[in-house]
Amino acid sequence: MHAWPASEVPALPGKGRDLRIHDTATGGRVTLAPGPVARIYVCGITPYDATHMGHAATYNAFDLVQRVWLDTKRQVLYVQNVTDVDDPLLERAIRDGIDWVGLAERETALFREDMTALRMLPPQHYIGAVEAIPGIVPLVEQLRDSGAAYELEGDIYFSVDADPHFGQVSNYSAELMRHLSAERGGDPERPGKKNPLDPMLWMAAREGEPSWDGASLGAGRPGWHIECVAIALDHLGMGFDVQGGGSDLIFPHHEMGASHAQSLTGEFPMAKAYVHAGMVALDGEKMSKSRGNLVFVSRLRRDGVDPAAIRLALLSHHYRADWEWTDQVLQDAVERLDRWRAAVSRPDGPSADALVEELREALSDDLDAPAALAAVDRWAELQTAEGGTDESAPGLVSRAVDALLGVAL
Ligand code: 5CA
Ligand code: ZN
Repeated sequence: MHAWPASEVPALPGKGRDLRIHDTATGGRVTLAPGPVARIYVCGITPYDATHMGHAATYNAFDLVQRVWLDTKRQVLYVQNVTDVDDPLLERAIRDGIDWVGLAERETALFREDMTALRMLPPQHYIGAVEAIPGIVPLVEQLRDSGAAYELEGDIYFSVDADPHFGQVSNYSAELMRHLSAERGGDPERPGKKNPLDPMLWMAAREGEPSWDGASLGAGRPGWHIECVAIALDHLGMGFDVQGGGSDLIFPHHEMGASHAQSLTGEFPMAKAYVHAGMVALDGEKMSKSRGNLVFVSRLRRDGVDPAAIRLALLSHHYRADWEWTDQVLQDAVERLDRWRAAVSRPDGPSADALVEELREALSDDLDAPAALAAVDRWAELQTAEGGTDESAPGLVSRAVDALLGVAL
């Protein structure tokens, strides 16, 4: 699949700092020291509805990861998937009486537009589940042939007990795992499974549903977790720097993905850091396509909201926090954007050299975007109150805010 166009990232004077980030698997901070090319996999959308503020907040977090790395003069190899065949997508297409392929294409196109408007850096490899199927089939065959997977009425299940590290990404209790498995696409109640938590790797063709040639697996379609593992291993290999997503992907998705990869390669963990963004809520409930309590990026854009203000609204919360989207959050961001734009539109101002270092320090410290915004606020206040004589300062602030926060002033 094609991704979306990249907005340019201005180079800043000096050099950024290595990223220290919270890793779900170890429960602590890790300092990432990638080689010249940092590698990141971020789970993409299931394209059955438009991009909402929760998605945007999560993609914003991983955009910041890349901006910190780029500022250290590294290159970034970024991979993202599109879950363009899965139960919720097929169910929505049936509900609306439309073709599932058309639905996925339409919503993926809208996602690209939203990401472009928000100045999110595009992945180098943007891969759909459907196009990944030829790479998924041999992995499932390998898991089955090595005894890490088994057949149940034509479907192939992964055996979580085959992985000695199972549980070490989420560190959740067995009880919580079972509860979340039922809630998030698993089938713990199905009779005949070796372990109720075992996830499907390959689902045999069902009447009226799309299916693909699965070689020795028979016709069918891939499970969700193996999709991301196949794409990540194909384009990044084992031991990449960050696997990212919202906190609702910790279990089962990222736990199972790490287990699949462990059973395939003998290595653990697949990613050096498992990084998860908090959940954005609306009216007290997690914003979700299935609940329908949504604020869409595209809707705000159509209403004339500046995408830079949307981005500032996202940045005003720490990525790990759960937070609530309100009109006030957006209003505050619109006002902040106005203040910043007024401040950088003057021909000179107070020196911004220290501000650049403050931004670097804040973002390299577990992506502390609210601290970064506060630092820019202070410079803008000083500019308004006292001004300054540094003619390079307004331009440097604009470039730093663009490069490190993705906001065009
Ligand atoms: N296609 C899978 C990942 S392989 C999937 O979870 N798709 S999704 O469309 O449901 O979600 C896309 C990303 O947005 C995921 O990282 C998910 O964790 C995140 N996300 C979904 N809802 C919210 C929310 N309310 N707040 C924050 N992030 C969210
Ligand atoms: Zn994924």
